[in-house]
Amino acid sequence: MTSTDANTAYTEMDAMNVGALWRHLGDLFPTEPTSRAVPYHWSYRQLRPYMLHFADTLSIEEAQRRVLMLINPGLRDMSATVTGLYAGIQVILPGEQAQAHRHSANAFRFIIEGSGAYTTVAGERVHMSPGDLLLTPGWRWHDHYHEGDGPMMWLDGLDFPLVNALDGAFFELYPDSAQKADVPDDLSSLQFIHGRLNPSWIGERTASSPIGRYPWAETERAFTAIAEHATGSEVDGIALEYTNPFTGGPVLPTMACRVQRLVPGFLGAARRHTASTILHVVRGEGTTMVGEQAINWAEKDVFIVPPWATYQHRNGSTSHDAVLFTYTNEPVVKALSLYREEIL
Ligand code: 1HN
Repeated sequence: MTSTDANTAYTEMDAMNVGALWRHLGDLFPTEPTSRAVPYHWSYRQLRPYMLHFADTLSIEEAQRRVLMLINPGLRDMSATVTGLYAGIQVILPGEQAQAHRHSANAFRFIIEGSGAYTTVAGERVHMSPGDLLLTPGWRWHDHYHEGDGPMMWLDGLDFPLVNALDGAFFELYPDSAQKADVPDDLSSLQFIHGRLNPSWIGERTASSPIGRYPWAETERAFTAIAEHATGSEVDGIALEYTNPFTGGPVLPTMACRVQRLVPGFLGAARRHTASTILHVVRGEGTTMVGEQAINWAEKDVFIVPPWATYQHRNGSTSHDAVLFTYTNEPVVKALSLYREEIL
């Protein structure tokens, strides 16, 4: 120590990588969460031409995955879409194959347009149609192949911002470009299709759902069956959660996936909670107030709600439903006892 002057002491301590807590208490212990993530909206109509441009000009071999990342302006340094979560839009053309790899991050795909593609996940071919949810739990080999016509596009959801924040990232390329399918196509979805009858011979009760694909036809059937009998939640309308049949809980240990139907004219109650949310518009149009900001969404768009931001959904149509697919890091926040929620 060279001086008794406080500023000199701070400078000297800083060079020693020592800080004075009393100068940072307010930032380190805010009275409530102050997310760097900002409310944000990506218009599919604006993104689509860029996806098609790179589909035309960038080979899948060069890209490995041809994906446009949706990056929150407040989280650019970690390529996150909202705190702990990532969203991207992937495009694959007929005849293309995205090579097999695996990573510790959990992933899923929600299919937006096209048909005739499949992904092979740990030896099972899982076919894709619009509205299907396909799971790729962490560390499962996966490659994508497109045998249909026209471009195929989907939303990729991953938890890699959380995995990276915890220094838990591993990644590996498969020795060949594609896996061989070693079980019947779509086996896992067929085995669990009933939803309440689980195959008793599957001994291992995994934390991630064993189901490769949650088909849109099943989702639509559930909405139709419920339509006249329930009004759902005052906040979210008819909101359904995709579940792990072994636990009844979220499909992935870090991410819960849901789909919600907002009836014509629906105006939800305002709410805030400490989980992060990413939303994708399956159909319809409307407005979600996120804090003071009005997000006007249309079909296939993606938007986010930061942790602890107040939000409220409105279906903009008085004659048509709106359907939103959503995912959240709520399972992580709850597991750590950090979940708080307020309905306003
Ligand atoms: C990934 O493996 C895929 O397998 C998509 O399709 C998006 C974004 C970041 C890291 C890995 C895929 C990804 C990704």
